[in-house]
Amino acid sequence: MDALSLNEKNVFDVASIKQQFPILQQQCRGKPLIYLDSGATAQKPESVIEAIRHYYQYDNANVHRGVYQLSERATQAYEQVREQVRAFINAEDQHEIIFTRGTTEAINLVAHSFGALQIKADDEIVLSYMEHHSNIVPWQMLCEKVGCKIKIIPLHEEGTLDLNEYAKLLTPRTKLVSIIHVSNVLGTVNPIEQMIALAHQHNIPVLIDGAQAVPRMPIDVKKLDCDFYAFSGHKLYGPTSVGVLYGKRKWLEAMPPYQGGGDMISRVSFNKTEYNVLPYKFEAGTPNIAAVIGLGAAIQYLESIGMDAIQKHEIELTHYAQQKLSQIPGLKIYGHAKDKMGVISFTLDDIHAHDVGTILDNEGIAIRAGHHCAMPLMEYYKVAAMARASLGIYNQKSDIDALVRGLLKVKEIFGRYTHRE
Ligand code: C6P
Repeated sequence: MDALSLNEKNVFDVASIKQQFPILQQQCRGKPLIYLDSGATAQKPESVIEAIRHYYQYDNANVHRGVYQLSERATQAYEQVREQVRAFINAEDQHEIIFTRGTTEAINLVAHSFGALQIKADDEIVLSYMEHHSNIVPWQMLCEKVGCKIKIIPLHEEGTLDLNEYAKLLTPRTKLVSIIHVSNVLGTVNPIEQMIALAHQHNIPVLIDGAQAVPRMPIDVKKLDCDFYAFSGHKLYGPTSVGVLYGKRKWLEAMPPYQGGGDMISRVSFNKTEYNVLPYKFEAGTPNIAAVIGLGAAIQYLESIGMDAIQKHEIELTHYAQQKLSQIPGLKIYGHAKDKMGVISFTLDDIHAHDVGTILDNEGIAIRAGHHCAMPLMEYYKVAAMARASLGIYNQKSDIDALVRGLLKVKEIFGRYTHRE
């Protein structure tokens, strides 16, 4: 299969993957760095860093504008990544791939543009209780503007969506369902294929926030049949400030532009402006060309490992982490879905998550602590904050073992240490 990641025994070779990430070779606080915050942003392999450097050193020019060789090369490299992304998520054609600054901008684009096309006063948008703020606030802003309403799919305590209640929320007033694929707090993998099919029975389009899913599993937008799918480059081992909105062509053709400026027009006069064709209609101004090229390198890197192998690795490591962490007395894990991957959020006794994070940092272990941009979820579980370990392709069982040792140390420092049986 893929020489890079699987050794001759067909074992996912984390050690050789980790070697490809220069940043992971350093020490932090005098200890080898253990990075468990890939859900916030993933680290970048050498090939991504090199692709960006190469672009600036040899090809830098604006895209779609110049008549000279550098601009041709930059345009070709930029558009080639669009094709790479298309193939990566199995979209029908390249015109359905819009480059954005990230998941957040992709969702804002849909809220603004699809909102202007389809959503009026008293219409309803269905979200879930486990959404990231990026998939809540743009819809609230739309509600303020046009007077539509948000309906929320409730949760089961284990961190799964209540699908019976979901079915009841779909009415003739529903104009869009917008849901997270993999929760950045609970790790729950939502049954989106089933949820999309149900929404489509009512002719309701569906947007999927794939920020945490795309780095962890193969995505096939044709098979999912979603109307929109949003994700970020920086969680996909690529650069920040680039992301993707996939949209079915029939929607993107009908939707008005999101922003006005260069590249999104075919003709401008003071009397009337004609907009450019897809996908350029939604890419106003000079894009982040280097980041798009870096994203292409990231996709190439992940494909050389194989998304199936990555998915298997992440699921196995998540199970291992879940099992090890749950043995720590006083540690409560949030999210017990059968289908769970990539992130484990928890509280430890009555110790604030920030204290947990700070003490772990002293051990060279990087985790995230806080509300994880999912305040409604914190409210649901009645906690101010959680600590979260999130996994990447370079993590292994020994990282989890180090986390467990670090957490026992946190308990000791706070005088909460209890010997395990
Ligand atoms: N979650 C986390 O630590 P941007 O910032 O646009 O790249 O991604 C926003 C976003 C949207 N949806 C989900 C499910 C996400 O996880 C994120 C980013 C990070 O969980 C930073 S808050």
